[in-house]
Amino acid sequence: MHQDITLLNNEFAIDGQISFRELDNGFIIADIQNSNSTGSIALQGAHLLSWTPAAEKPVIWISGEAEFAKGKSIRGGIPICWPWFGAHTSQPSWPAHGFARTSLWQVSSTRSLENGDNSISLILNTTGNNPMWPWQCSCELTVRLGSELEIEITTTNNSHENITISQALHTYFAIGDIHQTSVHGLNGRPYLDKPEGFRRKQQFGPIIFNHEVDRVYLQTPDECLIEDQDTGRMISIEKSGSDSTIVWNPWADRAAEMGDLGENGYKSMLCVESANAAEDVVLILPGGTHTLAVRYHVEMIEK
Ligand code: TA6
Repeated sequence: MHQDITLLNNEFAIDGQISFRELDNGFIIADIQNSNSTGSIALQGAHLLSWTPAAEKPVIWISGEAEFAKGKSIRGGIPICWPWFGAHTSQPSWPAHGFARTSLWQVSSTRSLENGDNSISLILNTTGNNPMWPWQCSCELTVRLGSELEIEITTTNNSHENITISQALHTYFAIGDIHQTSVHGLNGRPYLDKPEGFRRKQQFGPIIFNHEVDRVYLQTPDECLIEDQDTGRMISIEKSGSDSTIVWNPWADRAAEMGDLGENGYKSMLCVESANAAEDVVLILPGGTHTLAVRYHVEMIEK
């Protein structure tokens, strides 16, 4: 159990690029800085907290009210929803979005890469003794931080039975103003509209935001773009191993109910989540694997 901060730094720190620190409450965070970007990742949940490319504003949003407490999900960053997304299909009392995001992950590797980027890999092994997940599996997350952010999450079924997972990289993007933000690339796609009981609808044109939006888009293997007119930038979201995309902004009332989104926090965040959700769940045979991968990059909107 690499929870000893000295052991962690001895084994995985990279001088001037990757180091580990411990908060007063024992929370451990990896800080990453290189010529192309800065970022940070909490070991609890392998939860990316920040990513800022050089000469850019932060791309990932974190709530000013986020709590860093053991066993509690963090509002913002990139929560890992695994081994199920949303409410559990048969056990509604089990934690929404699974247990990976509140579990302690182990660092498995850190690297300096040829172009100045860094990568860090973390792993969560399930033993089969958890009544919520009675199978032996491993879930490995590899994050590459540079002028782009690449994330891969790979599930390996180490049990002797078939398993079915649903999952999402529940990414909170930092935007200038939700009223001047739109999402492109999902035109014509079907979606399940959560505020209307997951009624199936179809998207026409770009997604704009003037009320709560909480939608599971289906048949969405392609790149989508967040257009942020306020900051004048586009955030590109490319992916593989995922055919569903969740788009979520809670808007004012839901945000107020949640309590940890901060005053008006909903105006400066937008979740676009690359997932295997709804009809896009993944069957993994014994010994099999599944990888969901994303690549985020930022470019200025051409005037
Ligand atoms: O991904 C959208 C969603 O499922 C919303 O319905 C909302 O519940 C959000 O996730 C946040 O969930 P959390 O459990 O992190 O509060």
